Amino acid sequence: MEKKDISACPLNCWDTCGFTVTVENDTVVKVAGNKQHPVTKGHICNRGRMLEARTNAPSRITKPLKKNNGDFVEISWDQALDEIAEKLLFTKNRYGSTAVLHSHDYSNNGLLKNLDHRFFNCYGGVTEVVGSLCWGAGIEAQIRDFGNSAAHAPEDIFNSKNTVIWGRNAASTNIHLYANLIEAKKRGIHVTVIDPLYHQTAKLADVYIAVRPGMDGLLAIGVIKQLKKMNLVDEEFIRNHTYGYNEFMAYIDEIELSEIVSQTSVSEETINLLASHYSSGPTSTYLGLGMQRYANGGSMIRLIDALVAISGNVGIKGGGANYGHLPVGQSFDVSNLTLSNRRFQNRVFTRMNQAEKILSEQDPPIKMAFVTRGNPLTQLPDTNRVEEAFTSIETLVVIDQFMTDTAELADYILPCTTVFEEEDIYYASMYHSYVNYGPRLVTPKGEARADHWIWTELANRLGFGEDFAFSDDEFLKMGLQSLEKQGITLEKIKAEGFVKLPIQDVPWSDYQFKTPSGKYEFSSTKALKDGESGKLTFQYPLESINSPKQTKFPYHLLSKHPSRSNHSQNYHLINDSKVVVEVSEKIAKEKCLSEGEEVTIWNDRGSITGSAKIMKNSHDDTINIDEGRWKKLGGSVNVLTSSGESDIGQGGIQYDCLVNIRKKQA
Ligand SMILES: Nc1nc2c(c(=O)[nH]1)N[C@H]1C(S)=C(S)[C@@H](COP(=O)(O)OP(=O)(O)OC[C@H]3O[C@@H](n4cnc5c(=O)[nH]c(N)nc54)[C@H](O)[C@@H]3O)O[C@H]1N2
Ligand SMILES: Nc1nc2c(c(=O)[nH]1)N[C@H]1C(S)=C(S)[C@@H](COP(=O)(O)OP(=O)(O)OC[C@H]3O[C@@H](n4cnc5c(=O)[nH]c(N)nc54)[C@H](O)[C@@H]3O)O[C@H]1N2
Ligand code: SF4
Ligand SMILES: [Mo]
Repeated sequence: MEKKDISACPLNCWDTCGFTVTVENDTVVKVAGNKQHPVTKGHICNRGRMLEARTNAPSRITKPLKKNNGDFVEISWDQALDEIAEKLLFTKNRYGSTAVLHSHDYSNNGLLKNLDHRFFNCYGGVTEVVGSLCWGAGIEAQIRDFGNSAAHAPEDIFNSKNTVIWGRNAASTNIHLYANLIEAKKRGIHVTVIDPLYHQTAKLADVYIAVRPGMDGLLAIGVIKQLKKMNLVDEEFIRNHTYGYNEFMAYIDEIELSEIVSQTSVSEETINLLASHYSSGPTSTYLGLGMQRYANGGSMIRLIDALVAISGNVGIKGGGANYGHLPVGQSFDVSNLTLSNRRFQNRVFTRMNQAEKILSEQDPPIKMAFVTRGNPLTQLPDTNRVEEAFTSIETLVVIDQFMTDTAELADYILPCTTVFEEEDIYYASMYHSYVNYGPRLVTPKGEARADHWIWTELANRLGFGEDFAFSDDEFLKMGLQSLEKQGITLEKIKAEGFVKLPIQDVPWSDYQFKTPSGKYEFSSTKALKDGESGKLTFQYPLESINSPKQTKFPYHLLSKHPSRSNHSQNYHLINDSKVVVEVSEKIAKEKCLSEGEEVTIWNDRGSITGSAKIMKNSHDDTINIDEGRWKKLGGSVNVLTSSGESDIGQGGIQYDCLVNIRKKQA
């Protein structure tokens, strides 16, 4: 018997779609969009639809596995959990609990997924990873400027006269923004795209600007200079609601426009055009995340924020510097789930430097590691070093659904359920303000178990089972404590399937900024309190046209998100094992490369081989290899990327990367 139910996409994505899922004989047969969902409106992407394949795939791991003399053998849950619990006890007694590393990312947006932290805190506190591979620099930038990172409601774009898509590949990563852009164009809203890559989103633009990677901050300064020259700054907003403006303007006065033109590869005429769009608003700006994965990533976002503010586009309908949407996550009481007060000790590695730390830290050394909700062997920068580090760990436990690069290295693999086999509520602090419900729709495949079942079982064996003696509903209610007081109860979310959180549709419309001064801050007093200058200046990326590396490695390597996969989660299911190296027309000419030809890209961290694809209109010195590919499917672009950290916010700098390219040697 066929049955249709609502569900939700759990993937780490801007859109957080509502689903309608068809189930037949206890099997998911189809995933479609829920037409009732006010933002996602029945329209979903292939990554969402492929959650059916992820659930039913024959290659899924459905039994606990243990490595024996290099090969995996199936074992029972009891054996796996008993042995892992014993090793946890032994490690804690012998070396202290911080000899255990919990390495995780955010591949599933479920509220209950936070219970891994509860487990490690109740165990006594382990070595945790902090910082972000994803958006860290930009988030800290917006916290410094506004006091928080908050986006306008998706439909507010239709109040804009102009919109600027600044480094966000919406056609592929944020499909409902892309759908809105198509509609916006029909309504006569002017669309500008600023991106080194001429991708599908760029093709939609009225004006496309191929900026040099890592130079957007300078471009923003150029536009601000022209606004000032033409007397088009919003004097009233600046006078009443900002802090540090004069100092910032004195700083940018020193920078010559000719210098900006040569460094950004953007003409004076185009800079003036941007100035005219920003001053004839409302103009909305949608910032992407790729753009801040640079050593100067924080200053990039801060300077674009400054442009939005100076041109009078903050706090108004149809305006905004839309980046993250933290008020969503801030609505939940996640700390009720994680119990950080139970932690006796802890140590932190940043996500980027965890490989180095695993290899070097001796007090105590990392003896045991758990990987949850992540695939560090593919997704972390400088993958060769990451492989060395994770190989060196005595006991590696990986909780996953598939035999990823990371799982291959594990001593134990614990198979977890997919979204349709477990109950949770899902939200993302990225684009819209809805929380969605996903019920358990089918019986888990084989012996797969929900992550928090695994934590509960381990907790029982380690003597703190009472901290996990709660039902799913009880845990969910802990996370919803504050929202329940405002009438957004678990019952309501379950009954309605999706509920809008009480979050402003136009942030900062009251001009009550959450910064220490209560104003929009060009000069950050939060940073000053933290012992930094907080001044807003342009910084260069680490690896760019001015860096010494440039002579050996003259090209910028970007590694944008793949359109057909959510990071590393789909390549193996779409049988894609061909590395595609997108090169600009200029590079193809310089190196005499033809379409489809085998090429090798290399730098001092590693090399990768793939087939060349020539990109029209993109920035002249730019190469792109999409991220997320497993080693056995051609290799991760991260063998080339740097494990450095952004200027602020402990962010990754994967796009701050110079390489060279040659024809593959026969
Ligand atoms: N299909 C798909 N969608 C996804 C994901 C996925 O893996 N696949 N992942 C999700 C996640 S976790 C995230 S964080 C988001 C990210 O969403 P996006 O921010 O849209 O995606 P990215 O690929 O990180 O980078 C976006 C763009 O930044 C551009 N860029 C790089 N450097 C610069 C620069 O210096 N200046 C400018 N102006 N642009 C630059 C790249 O060319 C790219 O087009 O996407 C989410 N959606
Ligand atoms: N070069 C380069 N590197 C990048 C980026 C880039 O743009 N360029 N983008 C970065 C960004 S924005 C991000 S967000 C990260 C993402 O990095 P990750 O989050 O590590 O990447 P994913 O491939 O999404 O997934 C991780 C694993 O989680 C597993 N998984 C899925 N659901 C569950 C679950 O419910 N429980 C458990 N235990 N496991 C589950 C999946 O099977 C998958 O193997 O990558 C970063 N790395
Ligand atoms: S991956 Fe993103 S766009 Fe695709 S279905 Fe999921 S939430 Fe929607
Ligand atoms: Mo991300």
